[in-house]
Order: sequence, then structure tokens, then C-alpha cells
Amino acid sequence: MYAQMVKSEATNDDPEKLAAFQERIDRGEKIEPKDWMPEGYRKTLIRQIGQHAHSEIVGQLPEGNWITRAPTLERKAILLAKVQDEAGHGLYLYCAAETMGVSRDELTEMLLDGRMKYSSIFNYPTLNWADIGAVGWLVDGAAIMNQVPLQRTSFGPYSRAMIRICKEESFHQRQGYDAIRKMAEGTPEQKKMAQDAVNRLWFPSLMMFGPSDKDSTHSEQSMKWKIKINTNDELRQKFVDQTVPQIEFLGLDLPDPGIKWNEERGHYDYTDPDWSEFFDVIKGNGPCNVDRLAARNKAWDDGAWVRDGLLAHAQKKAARKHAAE
Ligand code: FAQ
Repeated sequence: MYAQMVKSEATNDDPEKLAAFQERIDRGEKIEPKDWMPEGYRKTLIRQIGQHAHSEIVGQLPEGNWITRAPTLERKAILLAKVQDEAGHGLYLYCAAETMGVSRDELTEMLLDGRMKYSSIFNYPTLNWADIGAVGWLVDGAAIMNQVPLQRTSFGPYSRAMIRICKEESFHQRQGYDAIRKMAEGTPEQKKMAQDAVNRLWFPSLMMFGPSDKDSTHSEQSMKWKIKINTNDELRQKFVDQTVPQIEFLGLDLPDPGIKWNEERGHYDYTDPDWSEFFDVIKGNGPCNVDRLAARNKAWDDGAWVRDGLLAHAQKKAARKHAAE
């Protein structure tokens, strides 16, 4: 199915239908699953929503790793709730993608065999408790910066999923900031851990917004279709502008000596992430890519008996209903 969609992007859509579709987008109308849409629009959305869903699911792994080691019962309960929320986000997003005619099983298969991506950030390890605070604050912070405008994306089911997700993400970010603040205000050793977490996660967080605009292959068309509302660099800059004063408030050192307020631009200047590292990570060569995919493949294999059981139950129920008719 997905392979067919990929092929059909090359076919010519009817120019009249295309023009009418673009007019609907320009008027700010939402596109719903049964409406006519160009194959490229459908394909882009399956890719983006699918990748987004996979990110929510794979994104549970670095934090899930710390549930049993949270320092207090309260922190453990909060982290547990947050990680569960991410599973819910994955579910809403898989459902939104399914309205495009691709099944959740197909999407999962493409994640598991490496045909589909998930966010680069989840290929970095969480080495200590301060990393969990930094993930909530910086990673969820970057996620929100990207997702708030996506509430206005042109595809109805994606837009509605994003509204709910954003509400939960802001709780995630606040719990992360609270956790890192405790560390930054703690013993010298705790403060050092907080600084180390910020230093390691800063550039990977900036990479979450995607490559610089000049290297972004999809932005131009996606913005024309209002799938994306902002460019990657615009959102990255907003994130830097929002986060630098928070780092200063925590009393931590800035993780990049290139960060400087630029009066003329009205923004902070900053050093670009190492883009060769980014492209290497999304090719599968980051520190945790192999582990993350192995964990997801294992979860899929371990869950086979549940899927088989549910299927057998559904078949028996259908057979009983059939016999009674
Ligand atoms: N990682 O042309 P563009 C979360 C790929 S939030 C991996 O600029 P686009 C919450 C891109 O796919 C994280 N790959 O692409 C949470 C394309 O390759 P392709 C997820 C990336 O789509 C927190 C190529 O580079 N959020 O999980 C990345 O227009 C804590 C060229 O790039 C979303 O997915 C990357 N960072 O813009 C959960 C938001 N960036 O496919 C648990 C929705 C780019 O042609 C714990 N997505 N690539 O082979 C978007 O807004 C967009 O897809 C962008 C990328 C902005 C990410």
C-alpha cells in the first residue's frame, strides 16, 4: 500500500483538482480523510505523522530506562505518567495516519525494518538522573515548539491530535524543568550533573527541528500545503530564544560559547549543530540506534502471543455470531 503511494506521487494529479485543492488550503480549510488530495500530500503526511508516532513510541525508551531508578516515589509516579502519555500520543498519531489508508501494522513494520525514521534525539543515551530532567525540559520543550504550530496544520485528524498532545506536553516540559532545577540548586555534585546533562543534550535538541532550511528537502512543499507552518530554522531560533534565559535562571553555564544576544536581529546568535553528526544519526549510526530498534523489535516479537490471542478471540466471536444467524 505504502509502496503504491510512493509510486503514485510521480503520477500527474489533475491540474484543475490540484488548483482547487490549493485554494482550499489557502483559504485555511481543513482537509479531511475522504476529501480529494494530491498523492504527494498524502505521502508527505503518512511520512511525517508516521515518523512522529514512531518518535513518541521510541521516545519512551530513554526515559523508561529510569522509572525503576527515580530518586523518590513522587518523581517515579510523575515519570511513569509521562512515559504513559507518550504511548497515548503514539496511539493518537497512528490513528491519524490510518485515516490516510495505511495500517498501523504497516507503519510498525516499516519502523522495525528501518524503512521509516523516528526523531534523531532518541538515539542519544540517558546516562544519569539529570538527563531525565533535561529530556523533559529540552526535548519536550523542543517538541512543543514544533508542535504548537502543528495544531494549525491543514490535515484535520493531525491537527486535532496535536491539540490534545500539546496540552500534555506542556506538563511534561514543566516536570522536566522542575527536576533539573532541583539538581541545579542541589549539592555541587548534583549541579555538575545538571550542567553535564545540558551540555550533552543541547545540540541534539537543536537537531530535533531538522536540517537547516537550505538542506530541508520537504519544507517548501510542506509549507505550501500548510502541513508545516514554520521552517526548521525559524522554530530552532524560537527554541534558543526561549531556552537561553531559562538556562541562565538555573545558574548553569551556557552549553555553547557562541550564544550571544544580537541586538540588531532581536534574537540570540548560536552555533549550528554538527550537521554531519545529525545525518549520520538519521542514517542509523547514532550511539543508540541499534539498541533502540532491537528493543522495539523485541517488544513486537514478545507481543505476538497477545496479538494471536486477540485475533483467535475475534475469530471465535465472529464464528459464533455467524452460527447464530
Ligand atoms: N530526526 O525536509 P526535512 C516527541 C529527516 S517529538 C530524524 O526538513 P521535514 C515527543 C526528514 O524525515 C519528536 N529525521 O523534513 C517526545 C527527511 O528525511 P526523509 C518528533 C529527521 O519532515 C518527547 C530529512 O531529514 N516530532 O517525540 C529529523 O519537512 C520526549 C530532511 O528533513 C515530530 O516528528 C529528525 N529530528 O521536517 C516523546 C514533529 N529532522 O523522511 C518522548 C513532526 C528531519 O525524506 C519523549 N515532524 N529529518 O527520509 C515535523 O515537524 C517534521 O517532520 C520535522 C522535519 C520538522 C521533524
